[in-house]
Order: sequence, then structure tokens, then C-alpha cells
Amino acid sequence: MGFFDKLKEGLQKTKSSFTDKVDTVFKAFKKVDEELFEELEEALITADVGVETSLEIIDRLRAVSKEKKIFESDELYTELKNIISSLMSENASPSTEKAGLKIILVIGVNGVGKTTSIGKLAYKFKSEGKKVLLAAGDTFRAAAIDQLMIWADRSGVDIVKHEEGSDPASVVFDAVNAAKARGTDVLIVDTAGRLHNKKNLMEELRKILKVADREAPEATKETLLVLDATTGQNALSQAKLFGEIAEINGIILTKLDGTAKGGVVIAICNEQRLPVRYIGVGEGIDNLQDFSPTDFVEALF
Ligand SMILES: Nc1nc2c(ncn2[C@@H]2O[C@H](COP(=O)(O)OP(=O)(O)OP(=O)(O)O)[C@@H](O)[C@H]2O)c(=O)[nH]1
Ligand SMILES: [Mg+2]
Repeated sequence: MGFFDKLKEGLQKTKSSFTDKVDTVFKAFKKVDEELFEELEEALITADVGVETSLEIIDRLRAVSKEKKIFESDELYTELKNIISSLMSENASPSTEKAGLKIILVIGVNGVGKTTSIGKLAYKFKSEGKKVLLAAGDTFRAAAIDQLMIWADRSGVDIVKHEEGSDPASVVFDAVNAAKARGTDVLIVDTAGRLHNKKNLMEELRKILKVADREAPEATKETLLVLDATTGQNALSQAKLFGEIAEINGIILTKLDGTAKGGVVIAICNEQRLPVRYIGVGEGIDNLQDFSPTDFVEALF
């Protein structure tokens, strides 16, 4: 199956929820009038696009229809697609492609799919010919370390791990030095997802980044936040919360295959001013895709 078909298949549930709602409005209103805009706004909000972003989309749509003197709703449909696509692209900054070591810190609450996404990322980078190393920074549970070992095995990459309960920053210390010694291209660090204490987590992440900075000052560092699409608007609040805890460079949005709430991607891109870098569309090792706003919108409509 090609890239685009896989994306379409992964988005099936979101597609039917989102597109059904939008299409119903366009079928009911042939002429462009205020009622159409109101119904469309409601359709977007119920499709998890978020209130703020839905209002913005409708405002832009109103302006375009005035400017281009659009009276038939058919013509407005294409404009809607373009507006959504450009809203999402405005914040899309590609990840930095610099030679040398790149350290990716993966954060997010419990169960969103951090470890799974790391496994998939490792596989992806390895397939691109890169040398990958994983760091088992979630030392909170032994099972978490085992789980990462399984993924390392599956994707055929190395892992640095310590005992359960050890200091994540010391795992990172060893991992960064191993990465330097082995000529690693990408080091991906798993972290524990507990968020019962915002201050502790903030401290832990800060310490990890400090160690990485000290041990590998020239390395590119990137913090990716993992969000679970099935949680819809809650994913959006998690993005806000984590934005206060750490400096986030991009988002991995998981479990898009299992939800009709994928419209939340549009809100995340727009309201958080953060690029969605990757999307998870299944549990398999090759079910992580680079995210492109235009492909996403094409697959959706
Ligand atoms: N369908 C689907 N399931 C996913 C996807 N990504 C992750 N999962 C599943 O989500 C569950 C949790 O994934 P983990 O990777 O363990 O999540 P985590 O964030 O590391 O969890 P903690 O370590 O407990 O904080 C697993 O059952 C994964 O198979 C995805 O894109 N699609
Ligand atoms: Mg985990």
C-alpha cells in the first residue's frame, strides 16, 4: 500500500465523521448565506476542530467569499479546503536537518504512545540509513524498560538502560556518551509519563536536557510531545500544559486510526503554534508517518 493510501486508511474514522458533517451542510445549503456559515461552524466544532480554530476558519471563509464574490456553496468547498490547509501549514517548520548527533526527547502523559512511537521512529530512521540509539529514560517501571528493549530489538537498534528506579538523567548521561563514542546519528530518549506533579516532571526534564547540553553541546536537541488523538480536545489541553513545562519543538499525534476525533490536528497546529511532525496510524512498526498538512487535508476531503 502506498503512503497516501495508508494515510487515508488510517484516517478513515475521522474522515467519515469530519467529511460527513461538512458535506451535509454543503448539501443542505446551495447558496452562500449566513445560515451556511453558522451551520458549518457548528459542524467543525463537533468534528473536534476546536472553537477558536473553527471560528477562525469561518471568518476567513466569510472574507474570501466576499472578496471573490462567491455565491454558490460548491465553490466555497474548495476555499474551505485551502483555508484549512494554509492554517495548518503556517506553523509547520520542518525539523532541523543538521549533520552530527541529534537528540530527541520524547515526552507526554501516560499511555499516549511514547514508547511505541519511539520504536516506530527508530525503525524509520534506521530504514533511512541512520545509526540509532535508544535511551530508556522511563526508569519508573521495569516494564517500561522491557517494552523499549522489545522495540529496540524489533527495529534492530541499540539501547542504553539502567535499573528500574535509577535517575533518568544518568541514563541520558551514559546514552549521550555512548552515542558520541559510536558515531550515532539519532539518540531517542524515552521518558516517564506521570504528570501528578508538574514541578517534579519539569525538574526531571530540565535535568535531562542539562546533561545532554553539557555532554553534547553541539548536538541538535529536539523535544517532541506525544498526544493521543482519541482524547480529542483533551489532547489540546495537554499540549497547553506541557507547553508550560518544557520547550516543545513538535508533536507526534498517535492513534489517529482509532478515532473520529482527528479534526483536533487542525486545532493543535493552529492554536498551539506547533508543528505536528509525525502521526501514528496503527500499532505496527511502519505505522508512523511524516505529517504533511496538505496530504492530511487531501486525505480528509
Ligand atoms: N491504534 C494505535 N495504537 C497505538 C498507536 N500508538 C500507540 N498505540 C498503542 O497505545 C498503547 C500505549 O502505548 P505506549 O507506547 O506504551 O504508551 P506510553 O506513552 O509509552 O505509555 P507509558 O509508558 O505508560 O506512559 C499501546 O497499546 C500501543 O500499541 C497508534 O498510532 N495507533
Ligand atoms: Mg512508555
